[in-house]
Amino acid sequence: GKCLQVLRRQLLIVCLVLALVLGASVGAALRSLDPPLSSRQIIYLRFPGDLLMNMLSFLIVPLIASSLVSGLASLDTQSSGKIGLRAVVYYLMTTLAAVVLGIILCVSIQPGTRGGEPEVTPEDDVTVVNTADTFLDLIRQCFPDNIVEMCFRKTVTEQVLRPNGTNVSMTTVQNDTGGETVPSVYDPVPVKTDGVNVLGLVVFSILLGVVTGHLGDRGRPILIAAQAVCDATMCLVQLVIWYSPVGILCLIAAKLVEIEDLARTFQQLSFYFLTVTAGLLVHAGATLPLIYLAVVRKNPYRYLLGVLEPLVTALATSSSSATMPVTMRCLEVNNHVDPRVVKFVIPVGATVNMDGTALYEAVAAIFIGQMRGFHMDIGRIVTISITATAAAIGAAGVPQAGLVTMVIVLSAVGFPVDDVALILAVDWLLDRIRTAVNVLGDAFGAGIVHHLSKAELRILDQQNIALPEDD
Ligand code: DAS
Repeated sequence: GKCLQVLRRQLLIVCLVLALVLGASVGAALRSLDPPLSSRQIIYLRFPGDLLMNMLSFLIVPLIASSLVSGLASLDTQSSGKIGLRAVVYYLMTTLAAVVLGIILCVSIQPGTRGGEPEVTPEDDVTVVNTADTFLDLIRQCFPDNIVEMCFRKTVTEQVLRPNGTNVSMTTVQNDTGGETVPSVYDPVPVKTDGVNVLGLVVFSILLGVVTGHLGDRGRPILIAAQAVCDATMCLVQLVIWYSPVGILCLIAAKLVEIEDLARTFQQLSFYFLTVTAGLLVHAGATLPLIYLAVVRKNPYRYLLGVLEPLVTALATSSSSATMPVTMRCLEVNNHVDPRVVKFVIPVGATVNMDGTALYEAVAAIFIGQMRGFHMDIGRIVTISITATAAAIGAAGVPQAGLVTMVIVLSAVGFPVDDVALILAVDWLLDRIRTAVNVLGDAFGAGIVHHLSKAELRILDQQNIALPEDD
Protein backbone atom coordinates (compact mmCIF):
# COMPACT_ATOMS: atom_id res chain seq x y z
CA GLY A 1 0.00 0.00 0.00
CA LYS A 2 2.67 2.44 1.07
CA CYS A 3 4.81 1.54 -1.92
CA LEU A 4 1.89 2.15 -4.27
CA GLN A 5 1.26 5.51 -2.68
CA VAL A 6 4.88 6.59 -3.22
CA LEU A 7 4.77 5.40 -6.83
CA ARG A 8 1.56 7.29 -7.47
CA ARG A 9 3.02 10.44 -6.07
CA GLN A 10 6.14 10.14 -8.21
CA LEU A 11 3.93 9.63 -11.23
CA LEU A 12 1.91 12.72 -10.37
CA ILE A 13 5.02 14.84 -9.98
CA VAL A 14 6.41 13.59 -13.28
CA CYS A 15 3.09 14.46 -14.93
CA LEU A 16 3.12 17.94 -13.41
CA VAL A 17 6.67 18.68 -14.52
CA LEU A 18 5.86 17.35 -17.97
CA ALA A 19 2.80 19.59 -18.04
CA LEU A 20 4.92 22.64 -17.26
CA VAL A 21 7.57 21.83 -19.86
CA LEU A 22 5.12 20.71 -22.54
CA GLY A 23 2.85 23.67 -21.88
CA ALA A 24 5.74 26.07 -22.35
CA SER A 25 7.01 24.34 -25.49
CA VAL A 26 3.59 24.00 -27.08
CA GLY A 27 2.96 27.66 -26.27
CA ALA A 28 6.28 28.69 -27.78
CA ALA A 29 5.70 26.59 -30.88
CA LEU A 30 2.19 27.96 -31.43
CA ARG A 31 3.44 31.51 -31.01
CA SER A 32 5.64 31.16 -34.02
CA LEU A 33 2.83 30.02 -36.32
CA ASP A 34 2.54 32.30 -39.25
CA PRO A 35 -1.01 33.30 -39.27
CA PRO A 36 -1.06 33.53 -35.45
CA LEU A 37 -3.80 31.69 -33.59
CA SER A 38 -7.06 33.58 -33.53
CA SER A 39 -8.51 34.53 -30.18
CA ARG A 40 -11.19 31.91 -30.68
CA GLN A 41 -8.54 29.24 -31.15
CA ILE A 42 -6.78 30.42 -28.00
CA ILE A 43 -10.04 30.04 -26.12
CA TYR A 44 -10.30 26.44 -27.35
CA LEU A 45 -6.71 25.79 -26.37
CA ARG A 46 -7.33 27.11 -22.86
CA PHE A 47 -10.62 25.30 -22.40
CA PRO A 48 -9.31 22.29 -20.41
CA GLY A 49 -7.48 24.81 -18.23
CA ASP A 50 -10.65 26.79 -17.61
CA LEU A 51 -12.26 23.57 -16.46
CA LEU A 52 -9.45 23.08 -13.95
CA MET A 53 -9.87 26.61 -12.63
CA ASN A 54 -13.60 26.06 -12.26
CA MET A 55 -13.22 22.70 -10.55
CA LEU A 56 -10.78 24.15 -8.05
CA SER A 57 -13.01 27.16 -7.50
CA PHE A 58 -16.18 25.20 -6.85
CA LEU A 59 -14.39 23.33 -4.12
CA ILE A 60 -13.31 26.34 -2.13
CA VAL A 61 -16.61 27.45 -0.64
CA PRO A 62 -17.53 24.06 0.87
CA LEU A 63 -13.92 23.42 1.78
CA ILE A 64 -13.32 26.70 3.60
CA ALA A 65 -16.58 26.49 5.52
CA SER A 66 -16.33 22.82 6.47
CA SER A 67 -12.65 22.79 7.33
CA LEU A 68 -12.76 25.89 9.51
CA VAL A 69 -15.89 24.73 11.33
CA SER A 70 -14.70 21.15 11.85
CA GLY A 71 -11.15 22.21 12.63
CA LEU A 72 -12.05 24.80 15.22
CA ALA A 73 -14.96 22.88 16.73
CA SER A 74 -12.66 19.97 17.45
CA LEU A 75 -10.36 22.21 19.50
CA ASP A 76 -11.24 23.72 22.83
CA THR A 77 -11.39 27.49 23.05
CA GLN A 78 -8.06 27.81 24.77
CA SER A 79 -6.09 25.75 22.30
CA SER A 80 -7.77 27.28 19.29
CA GLY A 81 -6.89 30.69 20.72
CA LYS A 82 -3.26 29.68 21.12
CA ILE A 83 -3.03 28.09 17.68
CA GLY A 84 -4.73 31.09 16.13
CA LEU A 85 -2.38 33.50 17.84
CA ARG A 86 0.68 31.57 16.65
CA ALA A 87 -0.65 31.58 13.11
CA VAL A 88 -1.32 35.31 13.17
CA VAL A 89 2.13 36.08 14.57
CA TYR A 90 3.67 33.91 11.87
CA TYR A 91 1.63 35.58 9.11
CA LEU A 92 2.59 39.06 10.24
CA MET A 93 6.27 38.32 10.83
CA THR A 94 6.82 36.63 7.48
CA THR A 95 4.85 39.26 5.59
CA LEU A 96 6.92 42.02 7.16
CA ALA A 97 10.13 40.11 6.46
CA ALA A 98 9.11 39.91 2.81
CA VAL A 99 8.34 43.63 2.66
CA VAL A 100 11.67 44.56 4.24
CA LEU A 101 13.55 42.28 1.86
CA GLY A 102 11.76 43.87 -1.07
CA ILE A 103 12.60 47.36 0.10
CA ILE A 104 16.27 46.54 0.67
CA LEU A 105 16.60 44.96 -2.78
CA CYS A 106 14.77 47.73 -4.55
CA VAL A 107 16.71 50.51 -2.86
CA SER A 108 20.04 48.83 -3.59
CA ILE A 109 19.36 47.65 -7.15
CA GLN A 110 17.57 50.88 -8.13
CA PRO A 111 15.61 49.30 -11.00
CA GLY A 112 13.66 52.49 -11.56
CA THR A 113 16.68 54.48 -12.62
CA ARG A 114 18.03 51.94 -15.08
CA GLY A 115 15.35 51.83 -17.73
CA GLY A 116 16.13 55.21 -19.25
CA GLU A 117 14.80 58.68 -18.53
CA PRO A 118 11.77 58.79 -16.28
CA GLU A 119 8.95 60.23 -18.30
CA VAL A 120 6.63 63.11 -17.52
CA THR A 121 3.71 62.58 -15.25
CA PRO A 122 0.58 62.12 -17.32
CA GLU A 123 -2.32 64.23 -16.25
CA ASP A 124 -3.54 62.15 -13.39
CA ASP A 125 -6.85 62.94 -11.69
CA VAL A 126 -8.61 60.01 -13.19
CA THR A 127 -9.31 58.31 -9.91
CA VAL A 128 -9.07 59.51 -6.40
CA VAL A 129 -8.73 56.63 -4.01
CA ASN A 130 -9.07 57.28 -0.36
CA THR A 131 -6.87 55.08 1.79
CA ALA A 132 -9.19 55.21 4.80
CA ASP A 133 -12.13 54.13 2.65
CA THR A 134 -10.16 51.17 1.41
CA PHE A 135 -9.44 50.04 4.95
CA LEU A 136 -13.06 50.44 5.98
CA ASP A 137 -14.06 48.40 2.94
CA LEU A 138 -11.74 45.64 4.00
CA ILE A 139 -13.30 45.47 7.45
CA ARG A 140 -16.78 45.70 5.99
CA GLN A 141 -15.98 42.66 3.87
CA CYS A 142 -15.26 40.66 7.01
CA PHE A 143 -18.85 41.07 8.11
CA PRO A 144 -21.04 40.39 5.09
CA ASP A 145 -24.72 41.14 5.45
CA ASN A 146 -25.84 37.96 3.75
CA ILE A 147 -23.92 34.75 4.20
CA VAL A 148 -25.71 32.88 1.44
CA GLU A 149 -25.30 35.58 -1.13
CA MET A 150 -21.62 36.04 -0.40
CA CYS A 151 -20.90 32.50 -1.55
CA PHE A 152 -22.15 33.15 -5.05
CA ARG A 153 -20.02 34.60 -7.72
CA LYS A 154 -21.13 38.04 -8.67
CA THR A 155 -19.03 39.80 -11.18
CA VAL A 156 -17.40 42.53 -9.22
CA THR A 157 -15.67 45.06 -11.35
CA GLU A 158 -12.94 47.22 -10.05
CA GLN A 159 -11.38 50.11 -11.78
CA VAL A 160 -7.84 49.56 -12.79
CA LEU A 161 -6.12 52.23 -14.69
CA ARG A 162 -4.59 51.50 -17.99
CA PRO A 163 -3.47 53.78 -20.76
CA ASN A 164 -5.99 53.74 -23.55
CA GLY A 165 -5.04 51.50 -26.37
CA THR A 166 -4.72 47.81 -25.98
CA ASN A 167 -1.01 47.20 -25.86
CA VAL A 168 0.34 48.58 -22.66
CA SER A 169 4.03 48.30 -23.15
CA MET A 170 6.70 50.30 -21.47
CA THR A 171 7.96 51.46 -24.82
CA THR A 172 5.09 53.80 -25.31
CA VAL A 173 5.78 55.28 -21.95
CA GLN A 174 9.52 55.35 -21.78
CA ASN A 175 10.81 56.34 -25.17
CA ASP A 176 11.12 60.05 -25.30
CA THR A 177 13.15 59.96 -28.47
CA GLY A 178 10.33 60.86 -30.79
CA GLY A 179 7.80 58.64 -32.52
CA GLU A 180 6.03 57.21 -29.56
CA THR A 181 4.61 59.49 -26.99
CA VAL A 182 3.36 59.17 -23.49
CA PRO A 183 -0.30 58.31 -23.57
CA SER A 184 -1.86 61.28 -21.94
CA VAL A 185 -5.33 60.02 -21.30
CA TYR A 186 -5.68 57.06 -19.02
CA ASP A 187 -8.85 55.08 -19.21
CA PRO A 188 -10.10 53.27 -16.18
CA VAL A 189 -10.55 49.69 -17.28
CA PRO A 190 -12.90 47.48 -15.32
CA VAL A 191 -11.16 44.37 -14.11
CA LYS A 192 -13.20 41.35 -13.23
CA THR A 193 -12.51 39.91 -9.85
CA ASP A 194 -13.92 36.95 -8.07
CA GLY A 195 -17.21 37.84 -6.44
CA VAL A 196 -17.05 35.22 -3.72
CA ASN A 197 -16.36 37.08 -0.51
CA VAL A 198 -13.79 34.70 0.87
CA LEU A 199 -12.79 36.97 3.71
CA GLY A 200 -16.40 37.12 4.93
CA LEU A 201 -16.74 33.38 4.59
CA VAL A 202 -13.56 32.85 6.61
CA VAL A 203 -14.67 35.15 9.43
CA PHE A 204 -18.14 33.63 9.60
CA SER A 205 -16.82 30.06 9.57
CA ILE A 206 -14.28 30.83 12.29
CA LEU A 207 -16.99 32.26 14.52
CA LEU A 208 -19.32 29.33 13.83
CA GLY A 209 -16.54 26.83 14.50
CA VAL A 210 -15.52 28.38 17.80
CA VAL A 211 -19.11 28.62 19.01
CA THR A 212 -19.84 25.04 17.93
CA GLY A 213 -16.89 23.81 19.94
CA HIS A 214 -18.15 25.78 22.89
CA LEU A 215 -21.57 24.15 22.78
CA GLY A 216 -19.99 20.77 23.53
CA ASP A 217 -22.41 17.90 23.03
CA ARG A 218 -25.13 20.13 21.66
CA GLY A 219 -22.79 21.33 18.94
CA ARG A 220 -21.69 17.85 18.00
CA PRO A 221 -24.10 17.37 15.06
CA ILE A 222 -22.65 20.46 13.39
CA LEU A 223 -19.13 19.18 14.00
CA ILE A 224 -19.95 15.77 12.55
CA ALA A 225 -21.68 17.26 9.52
CA ALA A 226 -18.81 19.67 8.87
CA GLN A 227 -16.31 16.86 9.22
CA ALA A 228 -18.22 14.76 6.71
CA VAL A 229 -18.46 17.59 4.18
CA CYS A 230 -14.76 18.24 4.64
CA ASP A 231 -13.79 14.60 4.09
CA ALA A 232 -15.99 14.31 1.03
CA THR A 233 -14.64 17.51 -0.48
CA MET A 234 -11.10 16.30 0.09
CA CYS A 235 -11.89 13.15 -1.92
CA LEU A 236 -13.02 15.38 -4.76
CA VAL A 237 -9.81 17.36 -4.42
CA GLN A 238 -7.84 14.21 -5.06
CA LEU A 239 -9.73 13.62 -8.31
CA VAL A 240 -9.12 17.18 -9.42
CA ILE A 241 -5.42 16.85 -8.61
CA TRP A 242 -5.17 13.98 -11.08
CA TYR A 243 -6.83 16.06 -13.72
CA SER A 244 -4.62 19.06 -13.01
CA PRO A 245 -1.64 18.24 -15.31
CA VAL A 246 -3.92 18.48 -18.36
CA GLY A 247 -5.38 21.77 -17.20
CA ILE A 248 -1.99 23.19 -16.28
CA LEU A 249 -0.52 22.33 -19.68
CA CYS A 250 -3.34 24.17 -21.46
CA LEU A 251 -3.32 27.19 -19.15
CA ILE A 252 0.38 27.75 -19.68
CA ALA A 253 0.36 27.13 -23.42
CA ALA A 254 -2.60 29.45 -23.95
CA LYS A 255 -1.06 32.20 -21.85
CA LEU A 256 2.19 32.08 -23.79
CA VAL A 257 0.36 32.30 -27.09
CA GLU A 258 -1.80 35.15 -25.90
CA ILE A 259 0.94 37.43 -24.58
CA GLU A 260 2.06 39.91 -27.18
CA ASP A 261 5.52 41.24 -27.47
CA LEU A 262 7.36 39.07 -24.99
CA ALA A 263 10.89 40.19 -25.64
CA ARG A 264 10.29 43.91 -25.77
CA THR A 265 8.43 43.91 -22.50
CA PHE A 266 11.24 42.21 -20.71
CA GLN A 267 13.86 44.49 -22.11
CA GLN A 268 12.08 47.53 -20.84
CA LEU A 269 11.08 46.20 -17.47
CA SER A 270 13.91 43.77 -16.96
CA PHE A 271 15.45 45.34 -13.85
CA TYR A 272 12.10 45.66 -12.14
CA PHE A 273 11.24 42.10 -13.08
CA LEU A 274 14.58 40.81 -11.84
CA THR A 275 14.31 42.69 -8.56
CA VAL A 276 10.90 41.27 -7.76
CA THR A 277 11.90 37.78 -8.86
CA ALA A 278 15.15 37.85 -6.88
CA GLY A 279 13.24 38.94 -3.79
CA LEU A 280 10.65 36.22 -4.24
CA LEU A 281 13.32 33.56 -4.74
CA VAL A 282 15.28 34.65 -1.67
CA HIS A 283 12.12 34.69 0.43
CA ALA A 284 11.03 31.26 -0.79
CA GLY A 285 14.46 29.66 -0.94
CA ALA A 286 16.12 31.15 2.13
CA THR A 287 13.97 33.21 4.52
CA LEU A 288 11.07 30.80 4.88
CA PRO A 289 13.21 27.64 5.00
CA LEU A 290 15.48 29.24 7.61
CA ILE A 291 12.52 30.16 9.81
CA TYR A 292 11.25 26.60 9.47
CA LEU A 293 14.66 25.19 10.26
CA ALA A 294 15.06 27.44 13.30
CA VAL A 295 11.68 26.50 14.75
CA VAL A 296 11.10 22.91 13.70
CA ARG A 297 14.71 21.75 13.26
CA LYS A 298 13.92 19.51 10.33
CA ASN A 299 15.01 19.69 6.72
CA PRO A 300 12.96 22.54 5.19
CA TYR A 301 13.69 21.49 1.62
CA ARG A 302 12.21 18.10 2.19
CA TYR A 303 9.13 19.83 3.47
CA LEU A 304 9.17 22.00 0.37
CA LEU A 305 9.28 18.96 -1.89
CA GLY A 306 6.10 17.73 -0.24
CA VAL A 307 4.21 20.77 -1.48
CA LEU A 308 5.45 20.69 -5.05
CA GLU A 309 1.95 20.06 -6.42
CA PRO A 310 0.41 23.20 -4.94
CA LEU A 311 3.41 25.25 -6.08
CA VAL A 312 2.97 24.12 -9.67
CA THR A 313 -0.77 24.66 -9.40
CA ALA A 314 -0.14 28.18 -8.16
CA LEU A 315 2.18 28.89 -11.08
CA ALA A 316 -0.46 27.76 -13.53
CA THR A 317 -3.57 29.29 -11.96
CA SER A 318 -2.06 32.39 -10.31
CA SER A 319 -4.67 32.07 -7.60
CA SER A 320 -4.03 31.14 -3.96
CA SER A 321 -7.70 30.41 -3.43
CA ALA A 322 -7.88 27.99 -6.32
CA THR A 323 -4.69 26.32 -5.11
CA MET A 324 -5.93 26.02 -1.52
CA PRO A 325 -7.56 22.58 -1.88
CA VAL A 326 -4.35 21.14 -3.32
CA THR A 327 -2.27 22.73 -0.56
CA MET A 328 -4.46 21.27 2.16
CA ARG A 329 -4.35 17.80 0.73
CA CYS A 330 -0.59 17.74 0.20
CA LEU A 331 0.15 19.05 3.67
CA GLU A 332 -1.94 16.33 5.28
CA VAL A 333 -0.92 13.47 3.02
CA ASN A 334 2.71 14.21 2.13
CA ASN A 335 3.92 16.30 5.06
CA HIS A 336 1.77 14.76 7.78
CA VAL A 337 0.71 18.06 9.27
CA ASP A 338 -2.11 17.64 11.81
CA PRO A 339 -5.46 18.09 10.00
CA ARG A 340 -6.75 20.37 12.77
CA VAL A 341 -3.88 22.75 12.11
CA VAL A 342 -4.16 22.52 8.32
CA LYS A 343 -7.89 23.21 8.48
CA PHE A 344 -7.25 26.46 10.26
CA VAL A 345 -3.93 27.72 8.95
CA ILE A 346 -4.54 27.14 5.23
CA PRO A 347 -8.00 28.64 4.63
CA VAL A 348 -7.07 31.70 6.67
CA GLY A 349 -3.55 31.88 5.26
CA ALA A 350 -4.67 31.59 1.64
CA THR A 351 -6.88 34.60 2.24
CA VAL A 352 -4.73 36.91 4.32
CA ASN A 353 -1.13 35.67 4.36
CA MET A 354 0.53 36.74 1.12
CA ASP A 355 4.26 37.17 1.47
CA GLY A 356 4.90 37.27 -2.25
CA THR A 357 2.26 39.90 -2.85
CA ALA A 358 3.58 42.05 0.00
CA LEU A 359 7.11 41.94 -1.38
CA TYR A 360 5.89 42.77 -4.85
CA GLU A 361 3.78 45.71 -3.65
CA ALA A 362 6.75 47.24 -1.86
CA VAL A 363 9.13 46.80 -4.81
CA ALA A 364 6.58 48.08 -7.31
CA ALA A 365 5.82 51.21 -5.29
CA ILE A 366 9.47 52.07 -4.84
CA PHE A 367 10.19 51.29 -8.49
CA ILE A 368 7.50 53.70 -9.57
CA GLY A 369 8.86 56.32 -7.19
CA GLN A 370 12.35 55.87 -8.64
CA MET A 371 11.10 56.15 -12.21
CA ARG A 372 9.26 59.30 -11.37
CA GLY A 373 12.22 60.72 -9.54
CA PHE A 374 10.37 61.09 -6.25
CA HIS A 375 12.50 61.43 -3.18
CA MET A 376 12.46 58.34 -0.96
CA ASP A 377 12.70 59.45 2.62
CA ILE A 378 12.33 57.27 5.67
CA GLY A 379 8.73 58.37 6.17
CA ARG A 380 7.76 57.17 2.73
CA ILE A 381 9.58 53.88 3.23
CA VAL A 382 7.77 53.23 6.51
CA THR A 383 4.45 54.13 4.91
CA ILE A 384 5.18 51.77 2.06
CA SER A 385 5.99 48.90 4.43
CA ILE A 386 2.78 49.35 6.38
CA THR A 387 0.50 49.83 3.41
CA ALA A 388 2.17 47.03 1.42
CA THR A 389 1.38 44.68 4.29
CA ALA A 390 -2.21 45.91 4.37
CA ALA A 391 -2.51 45.66 0.61
CA ALA A 392 -1.31 42.06 0.73
CA ILE A 393 -3.80 41.18 3.47
CA GLY A 394 -6.57 42.87 1.54
CA ALA A 395 -5.77 41.26 -1.81
CA ALA A 396 -8.08 38.38 -2.61
CA GLY A 397 -6.48 35.11 -3.67
CA VAL A 398 -7.41 35.59 -7.31
CA PRO A 399 -5.26 36.46 -10.34
CA GLN A 400 -3.76 39.95 -10.26
CA ALA A 401 -5.58 41.02 -7.13
CA GLY A 402 -2.32 42.53 -5.94
CA LEU A 403 -2.30 44.90 -8.87
CA VAL A 404 -5.65 46.27 -7.77
CA THR A 405 -4.70 46.76 -4.12
CA MET A 406 -1.46 48.43 -5.27
CA VAL A 407 -3.57 51.57 -5.39
CA ILE A 408 -3.60 51.64 -1.57
CA VAL A 409 0.18 51.82 -1.44
CA LEU A 410 0.58 54.36 -4.22
CA SER A 411 -2.04 56.73 -2.91
CA ALA A 412 -0.66 56.54 0.63
CA VAL A 413 2.71 57.88 -0.48
CA GLY A 414 1.20 60.31 -2.96
CA PHE A 415 2.33 58.67 -6.18
CA PRO A 416 -0.04 58.88 -9.16
CA VAL A 417 -2.24 55.80 -8.92
CA ASP A 418 -2.54 55.40 -12.67
CA ASP A 419 1.13 54.49 -12.64
CA VAL A 420 0.13 50.88 -12.05
CA ALA A 421 -0.03 50.92 -15.83
CA LEU A 422 3.76 51.12 -15.89
CA ILE A 423 4.15 47.66 -14.39
CA LEU A 424 1.19 46.00 -16.04
CA ALA A 425 3.16 44.47 -18.89
CA VAL A 426 5.02 41.88 -16.82
CA ASP A 427 2.36 41.39 -14.20
CA TRP A 428 0.93 38.20 -15.69
CA LEU A 429 4.23 36.44 -15.00
CA LEU A 430 5.10 38.08 -11.69
CA ASP A 431 1.59 37.24 -10.51
CA ARG A 432 2.26 33.53 -10.98
CA ILE A 433 5.57 33.60 -9.18
CA ARG A 434 4.29 35.64 -6.25
CA THR A 435 1.25 33.40 -5.93
CA ALA A 436 3.55 30.39 -5.60
CA VAL A 437 5.43 32.22 -2.84
CA ASN A 438 2.14 33.09 -1.13
CA VAL A 439 1.22 29.42 -1.16
CA LEU A 440 4.64 28.36 0.11
CA GLY A 441 4.36 30.83 2.99
CA ASP A 442 1.08 29.26 4.07
CA ALA A 443 2.51 25.77 3.74
CA PHE A 444 5.53 26.50 5.94
CA GLY A 445 3.20 28.27 8.35
CA ALA A 446 1.16 25.11 8.80
CA GLY A 447 4.29 23.09 9.58
CA ILE A 448 5.57 25.65 12.06
CA VAL A 449 2.25 26.12 13.85
CA HIS A 450 1.84 22.34 13.99
CA HIS A 451 5.24 21.97 15.60
CA LEU A 452 4.59 24.72 18.16
CA SER A 453 1.16 23.35 19.02
CA LYS A 454 2.13 19.73 19.61
CA ALA A 455 1.55 19.96 23.35
CA GLU A 456 -2.02 21.23 23.01
CA LEU A 457 -2.83 18.73 20.30
CA ARG A 458 -1.57 15.86 22.44
CA ILE A 459 -3.70 16.90 25.41
CA LEU A 460 -6.73 17.18 23.16
CA ASP A 461 -6.06 13.70 21.79
CA GLN A 462 -5.94 12.35 25.32
CA GLN A 463 -9.17 14.06 26.26
CA ASN A 464 -10.52 12.61 23.07
CA ILE A 465 -12.28 15.78 22.11
CA ALA A 466 -11.41 15.26 18.51
CA LEU A 467 -13.34 12.89 16.36
CA PRO A 468 -11.74 9.53 15.63
CA GLU A 469 -8.90 9.95 13.15
CA ASP A 470 -10.01 10.10 9.57
CA ASP A 471 -7.45 7.66 8.27
N1 DAS B 1 -2.58 36.25 -7.42
C1 DAS B 1 -2.68 36.43 -6.07
C2 DAS B 1 -2.86 35.23 -5.23
O1 DAS B 1 -3.77 34.52 -5.49
C3 DAS B 1 -2.50 37.67 -5.36
C4 DAS B 1 -1.84 38.77 -6.13
O2 DAS B 1 -2.33 39.19 -7.16
O3 DAS B 1 -0.80 39.21 -5.67
O4 DAS B 1 -2.12 34.94 -4.33
